[in-house]
Amino acid sequence: METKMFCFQCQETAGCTGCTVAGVCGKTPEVAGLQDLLVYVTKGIGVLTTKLRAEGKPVTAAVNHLVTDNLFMTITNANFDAAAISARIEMSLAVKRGLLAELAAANNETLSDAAVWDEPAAGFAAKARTVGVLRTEQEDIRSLRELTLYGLKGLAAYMKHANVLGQESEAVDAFLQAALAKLLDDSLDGAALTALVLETGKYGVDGMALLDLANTTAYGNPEITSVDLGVRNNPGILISGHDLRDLEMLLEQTAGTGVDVYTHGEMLPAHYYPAFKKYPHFAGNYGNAWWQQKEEFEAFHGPILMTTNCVVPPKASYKDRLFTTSAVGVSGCPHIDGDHHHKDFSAVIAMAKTCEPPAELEKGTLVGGFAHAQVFALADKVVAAVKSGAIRKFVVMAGCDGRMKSRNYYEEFAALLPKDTVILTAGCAKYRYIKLPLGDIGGIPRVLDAGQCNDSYSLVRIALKLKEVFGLEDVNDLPVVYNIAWYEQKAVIVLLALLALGVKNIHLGPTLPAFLSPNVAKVLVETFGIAGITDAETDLKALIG
Ligand code: FSO
Ligand code: SF4
Repeated sequence: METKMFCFQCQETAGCTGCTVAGVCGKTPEVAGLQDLLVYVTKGIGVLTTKLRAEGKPVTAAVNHLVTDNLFMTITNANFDAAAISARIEMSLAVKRGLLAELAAANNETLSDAAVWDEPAAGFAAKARTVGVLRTEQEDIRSLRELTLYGLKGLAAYMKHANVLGQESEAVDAFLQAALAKLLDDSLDGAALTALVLETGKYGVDGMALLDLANTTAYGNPEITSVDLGVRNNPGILISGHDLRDLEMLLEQTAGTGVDVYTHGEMLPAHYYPAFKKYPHFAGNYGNAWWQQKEEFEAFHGPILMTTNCVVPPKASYKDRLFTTSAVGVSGCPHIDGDHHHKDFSAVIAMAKTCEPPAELEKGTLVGGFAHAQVFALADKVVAAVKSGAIRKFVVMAGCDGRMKSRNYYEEFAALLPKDTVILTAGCAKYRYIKLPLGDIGGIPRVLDAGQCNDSYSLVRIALKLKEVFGLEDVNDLPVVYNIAWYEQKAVIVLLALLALGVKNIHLGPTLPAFLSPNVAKVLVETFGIAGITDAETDLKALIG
């Protein structure tokens, strides 16, 4: 039976098998088809740029950025705007024509359909039906291809964030595009694709390191910070997503206007950077993780700027206050164009001035800012606590949050952890426990928040530093256990990066990805000791003893 759509890229996929009628996220079959087609055309660009590089010809930054932006647009909860995705396909086809022209003289061999396919918008829907996930029939090959693709989507998101802050890596872009091309290559068997998965993880480490360099070069090293959770009396703008450059431009343009700026969701860690502390109108954090946005955006009263995922199709009560930018799109919501040099937020600021101040959701503060440099600064204290037995174990609980009830597990697990354990976190998963009164160990908070999911790299740096300090051969000999929550494709690249670094026995929940076929899951379990979760008490015994 032909399905209306097929997508199984995120943890909330319908029935833990695949969304076939409409996305649980709100994606329509039309948008799903267009995203499939955009990925297909982008793979075609990968074929062409890989050939160009093989001929010693350069690939421009504009083309590299087009590839990462295209993939970013297809990440879960980024873009629900069919017109914007269609426009993107048109733009990509034009780029493909240019690349084909560059190659033509030297290259007469047959290129894959994705590289040469070109059709006007009228033909998009028909083509989209032929290029989706299910076009790969053999389930293990499909699983490995999609696992790689989702890792590449996450990597593309991290590259985009690094690029807007002026950091580029030809090696990562070249790999990303070559890997996209390989996903069309029917001669690659399971072993070759498994190698590609692992190589994706290796480049994932490089991409995350580049982003860390970009963030810390632009904004300084995150430092211990107390973030206000309450509200002030001025009208406000709420900024969400992960793009720090968008935040910087917004803070500059709102200075002196009487409008405050609040963070939501994954933008919370922006408060930890020294560069943003100079803005007195950078008020605090409002609300929780992405999936609570419908209620929280309604209560905020002022305009909301979504810089990346996760956006949820909005309620009518605030739809006219929701602005999108970059890869984000929601049909009917205003989109702010521009690039990392300049975006004009005057419409957002003008609207804010006409709005009531936000309704108070909570009072108090939370403390974060434990990225690698800050933790290294505390190294003596941390090492002494481990040596004395005051800290028995570190529990890495990074990752994503989501709406499923089963995620209450993470709150329960955190609350049950013995008092001589410390949680290391990054990503929006933290909202499940960062406001719990978990206390501290000799002044070291029991939840150390390194930042966004992007900053999971910091946790790796911390683990490697501990390995060095304790003179261990293997990172798996550390008193560190991993209980990671995943939701979308950025978590996939974080997972592949951890595997590339040799981290074993990661627990992944609340469910294992639907895109892992039984055979691929078996390889991950046997090679890396990956396991699911059960219930908080059982897992506590298994992980902590
Ligand atoms: Fe969360 Fe969404 Fe950061 Fe994800 S806001 S769920 S892994 O997109 O990106 O942690
Ligand atoms: Fe379903 Fe997730 Fe795909 Fe949305 S992104 S259609 S919820 S699998």
